[in-house]
Amino acid sequence: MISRESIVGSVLGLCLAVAGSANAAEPIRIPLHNWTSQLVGAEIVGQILEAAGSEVEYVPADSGAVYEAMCEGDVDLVHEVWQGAFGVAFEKQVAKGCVIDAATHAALTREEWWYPAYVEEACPGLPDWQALNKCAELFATSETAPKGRFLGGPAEWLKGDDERVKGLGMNFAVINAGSADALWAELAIASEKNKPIVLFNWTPNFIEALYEGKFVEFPEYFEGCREDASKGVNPETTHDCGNPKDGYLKIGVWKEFPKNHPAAYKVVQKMSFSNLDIAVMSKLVDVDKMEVKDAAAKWLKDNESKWQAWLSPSG
Ligand code: TMO
Repeated sequence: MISRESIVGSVLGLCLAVAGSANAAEPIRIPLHNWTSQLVGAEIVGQILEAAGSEVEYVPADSGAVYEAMCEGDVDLVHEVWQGAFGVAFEKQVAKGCVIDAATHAALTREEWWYPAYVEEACPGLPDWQALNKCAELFATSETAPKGRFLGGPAEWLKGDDERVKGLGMNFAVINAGSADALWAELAIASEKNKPIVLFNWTPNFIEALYEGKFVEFPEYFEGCREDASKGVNPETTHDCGNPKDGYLKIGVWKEFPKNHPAAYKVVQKMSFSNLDIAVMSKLVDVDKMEVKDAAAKWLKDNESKWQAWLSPSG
């Protein structure tokens, strides 16, 4: 009996033989990560590239390790490179020459410790980080007492929170949530009871449409803060600063992408999501409870003139 795999294998082999060195026949591999705007945006970017004539394949991938994977050619395109989370990992591969900084979205981003507005009553002096530190015990749980509990995102978001707590000498313990949904679930419960909470959040995101709150103000971010211990308020440690406030959101591609997918590369270089685009992508799923595919279809329908311009040779 001929197995299905062997038929698929020989058909694939035939296709590859016919295509010869025309790598354009190979699908563009886009990773899927664990926050909502990225998942919706991956579908949107994929459909736009399909409209431009490419094939697309989605690969679930660790968002922290994806830059190394892209350097090795296992992933083609990361369309949501957040400076606060992934700037260091991304720029390292760009410096090596195996990843290209292909485009910068219009969106300006911030990723930071954040609290709902009612916390200010119990902790005067916020949003200053030193005021937060004085109130650390307010945020303590049995797991962290007497230290305050900071609820961080999944470890793969590479936030460097432990390093920051150490660098700034903070009286906090970092507890990493297992998922974005776990962050939002804890925020909902705490808000209902007016219970102090400080957790990782970012903008653009759907949270700002549902909750009042503020980012904690840490010592200003500066170039080298996360790489060079000698810089910053603590000369012994890295991460003695906040995250960038008007952080970039970029698109990175594998170095072979322009050669393998020249038409798609032209489109990618014109792509630009705004703050509203990113916020809407998350809201359609997290608030309106749409499926990712339906949310992507809605965004594409509502923004047709925008992305059609990215496809046009003159646009
Ligand atoms: C990368 N993220 C938006 C979750 O901070």
